[in-house]
Amino acid sequence: MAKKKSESSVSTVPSPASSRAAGVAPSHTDLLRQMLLIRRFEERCAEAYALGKIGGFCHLYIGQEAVGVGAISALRADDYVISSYRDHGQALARGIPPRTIMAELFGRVDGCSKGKGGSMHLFDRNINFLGGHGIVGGHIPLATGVGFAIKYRGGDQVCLCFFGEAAVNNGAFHEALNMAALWKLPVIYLIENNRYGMGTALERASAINDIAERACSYDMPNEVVDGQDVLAVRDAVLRATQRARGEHTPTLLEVRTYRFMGHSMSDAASGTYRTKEELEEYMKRDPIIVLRTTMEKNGEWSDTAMTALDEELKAVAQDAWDFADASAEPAVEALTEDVYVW
Ligand SMILES: Cc1ncc(C[n+]2csc(CCOP(=O)(O)OP(=O)(O)O)c2C)c(N)n1
Ligand SMILES: [Mg+2]
Repeated sequence: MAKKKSESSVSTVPSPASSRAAGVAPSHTDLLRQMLLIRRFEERCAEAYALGKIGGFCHLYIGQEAVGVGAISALRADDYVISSYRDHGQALARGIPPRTIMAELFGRVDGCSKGKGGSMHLFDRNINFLGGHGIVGGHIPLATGVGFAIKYRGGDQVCLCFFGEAAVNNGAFHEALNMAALWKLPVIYLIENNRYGMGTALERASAINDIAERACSYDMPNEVVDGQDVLAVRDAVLRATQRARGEHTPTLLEVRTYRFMGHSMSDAASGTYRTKEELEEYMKRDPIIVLRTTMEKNGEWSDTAMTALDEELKAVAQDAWDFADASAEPAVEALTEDVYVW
């Protein structure tokens, strides 16, 4: 128990950012659509990787969709999002078009990082999506810096920072959270606790298992959240945004989730570090099934409509693939463009 609980494209996919700008709360169908888009998009990523169309590292988000979708749905269009290497789902939820993401994964010029960043470096500064970072925990101080910039300029935006549970054992995590609490910066630090850092279980790497308790060192509001329930994630992040905008108070959220795939494409199966039974048990709480159950109770579910939605999103993923495949590779001269020289 944590000490201090919170006070308390085919452009058939509508941009989440545009509906937020209009102040419209997403419907359950909107949230389902975004989670299903991520699922169908990433299934094609796995296929493209196996065919050699995607090179380098590739970490899938399948199983964790409710975290990115629920959290980002609580933000305004002018807020900031920053993430780790497991960033496809969050980039889609924030509104980077599927075509642009797939082209980046294929290493093509139409990608959001001009084909030179790849899977771990999705960026779009027009919608304040600040990456995509490959170094575990390396972006947590950057989020604190964004929070400082917001406060310094007198803004009321927030910075939402996603990272895995293994990153809390990194020194940068402690320095960044201490400074954010001391200076009262509007940052939401969101731990995606999927129980494993590569093949190492949380219990083998952390001295405490309820990692939200780490916030107590900084007297920071914190919450443990069911990461398979998109509505619970959205509500927790909404509460955190209120604290951040009003009092410039940071929050640490421990969002408990599970990845259904391997750590990356080099460990695509369930792995030797967890049992098949464990995986099957967690898969019973697939975030898409959890939301479907709520929608069925509310009379919002129709098999026909959902089959049509699924077909539509499979077509969006196929369109993204075709677009990426047709896009050119960067020219050799592009190697030295957009590179900082010290
Ligand atoms: C500083 C640093 N150390 C080690 C690695 C290698 N590495 C890549 S992912 C990873 C596991 C991180 O696990 P977690 O933070 O729980 O995130 P998840 O992959 O589960 O989303 C490690 C150790 C790295 N990228 N950066
Ligand atoms: Mg993890």
